[in-house]
Amino acid sequence: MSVTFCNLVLDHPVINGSGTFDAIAARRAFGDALLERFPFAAFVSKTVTVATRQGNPPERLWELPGGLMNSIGLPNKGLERFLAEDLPELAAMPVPVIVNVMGCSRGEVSASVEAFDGRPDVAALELNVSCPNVETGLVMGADPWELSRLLEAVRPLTAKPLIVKLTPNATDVAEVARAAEAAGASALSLINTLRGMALDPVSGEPWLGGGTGGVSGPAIRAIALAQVHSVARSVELPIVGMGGVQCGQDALDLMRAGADLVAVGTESFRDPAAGLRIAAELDQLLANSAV
Ligand code: RRO
Repeated sequence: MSVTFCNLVLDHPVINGSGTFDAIAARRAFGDALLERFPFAAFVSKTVTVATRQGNPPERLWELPGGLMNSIGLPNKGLERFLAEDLPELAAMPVPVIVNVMGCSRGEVSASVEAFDGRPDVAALELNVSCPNVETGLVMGADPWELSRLLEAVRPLTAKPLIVKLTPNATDVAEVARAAEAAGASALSLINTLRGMALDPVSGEPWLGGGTGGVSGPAIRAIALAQVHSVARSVELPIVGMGGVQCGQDALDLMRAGADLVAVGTESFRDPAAGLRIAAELDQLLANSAV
């Protein structure tokens, strides 16, 4: 099931969604067994910002009948410590490393892209564009103009593949996708989580510390399918499809809608080996459908 994606040769088409699998913690928990049976064909890091961030106050999670809602708020150790402490550990994984970066200004994203450009152990960068630009107030990935300006700033800074992770919280995701393609994106990934809210049943106040949260899991699978289908018909770029994938059939559906790779997110919290299982199920389904 080997696939080539942005010049990366991968063993199979299943990777992880950013922030849904902590490979460093998994290595501590499972030891070398993790390296022998790594669940994904490439590893996408959690989001890195230039400055250290504590993340949102609790509560950070709310379980839904068909998924999960999170308001994590990008806690991370910041660019310098990620480069010094985490990247060497991630580089020891048996698959290519894709680093997910986010910034709230073009300058901040540029600083991260420049810093990772010099690191041969980084195979590609994924730009998380769900953050509002502090200068304009517009969510970079929800506005075609904003996204074009961002890509025009960062594209010249690296020859590495730039995967733009689109937000589903946009008026027309296909229009944003076309803007990303025109401004030099190498690939697109979608969907990120959909904005939602839960109320504390006693106080009636928002349950999540961040007020609203991102809905993921099977509840959003049909939305992911529709958005991947729409984007795939609007651009020529390779696509990483994700949203509620729990089994090989879900992965196959996203590929039939136009995805080249499929990412697993929420399902990995239930089953850390889900990536390998889904890849094997997908392999079986593709073999059957080829007959
Ligand atoms: O950290 C988060 O709360 C978070 C991020 Br950066 C994201 O891109 N998507 C999400 O559901 N949560």
